[in-house]
Amino acid sequence: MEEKWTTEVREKTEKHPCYCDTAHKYARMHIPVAPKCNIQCNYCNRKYDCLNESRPGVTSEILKPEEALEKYKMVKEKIENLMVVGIAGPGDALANFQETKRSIELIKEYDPNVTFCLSTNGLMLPEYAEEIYQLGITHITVTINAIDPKIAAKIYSKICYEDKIYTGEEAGKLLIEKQLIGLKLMQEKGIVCKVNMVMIKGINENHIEKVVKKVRELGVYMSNIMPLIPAAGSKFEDMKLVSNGELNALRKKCSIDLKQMYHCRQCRADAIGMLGEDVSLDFRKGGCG
Ligand code: CLF
Ligand code: SF4
Repeated sequence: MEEKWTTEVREKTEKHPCYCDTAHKYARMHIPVAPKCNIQCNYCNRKYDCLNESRPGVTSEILKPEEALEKYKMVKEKIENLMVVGIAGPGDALANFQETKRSIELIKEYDPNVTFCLSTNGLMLPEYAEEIYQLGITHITVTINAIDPKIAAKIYSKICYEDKIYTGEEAGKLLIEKQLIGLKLMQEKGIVCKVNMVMIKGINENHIEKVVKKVRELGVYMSNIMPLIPAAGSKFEDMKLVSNGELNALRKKCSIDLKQMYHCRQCRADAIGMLGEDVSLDFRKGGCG
């Protein structure tokens, strides 16, 4: 990794199962403390709960910060190789900033060595950049599906920003602006960024390469192109899906510009364990979905 990251951040990246493809022996734990969202993606249906990282996933419970700490203590006792605590929904980590912040403060006080990771749509990233840095969050994922407002208008049906609702290209423009400023600020603060992109047939499949080139300019560490998994009841419910061949061909093409993630599991907002070997059911209060 380049010099813009401190030795500590580089070491954390090497032990982060999402950022490093040889770190699969380490576990991550998502704490589902962020129920609200400030935008509406057409592939997401919050009635079913959805995951910030573009899988319309589920969580069996929403935790308060104090409950997240208790769960962390319990999980840490059982999973020795637990390295990362992530907040990935079921809404947006930054649309629930007070809960996100408090959870991190509590867990950090209990275990100062943990790596904190957030996933967000990026709308509030510029506003919270300094606090994110002060909290000691070292890894941020921003989901950016387009950098062209016309394309973004087909993916997001509305955005709520400072008590105003934006739609269409105006919404797309605002979101893209915030996402790109946010990435620049993260870069300046030495926070490692990953950009997730949902590959949507007929909408952004030919545009993603451009997004990758743009975020590379902003110092992003890697990108993660994921296939659309439309939530039942969402606007994109009947959208044609991309094949594995199409997905991997695009990842390969983009790998010329930026490191690509090939091992994403499109996890739930309450996932716990090593990637692909979740043990969260053992820890859930009642388990569902
Ligand atoms: Fe969670 Fe996301 Fe952090 Fe990883 S997941 S907040 S960066 S700790 Fe990882 Fe899961 Fe893929 Fe996300 S496999 S969906 S990329
Ligand atoms: Fe759903 Fe995440 Fe999109 Fe919000 S940002 S609408 S939680 S997929």
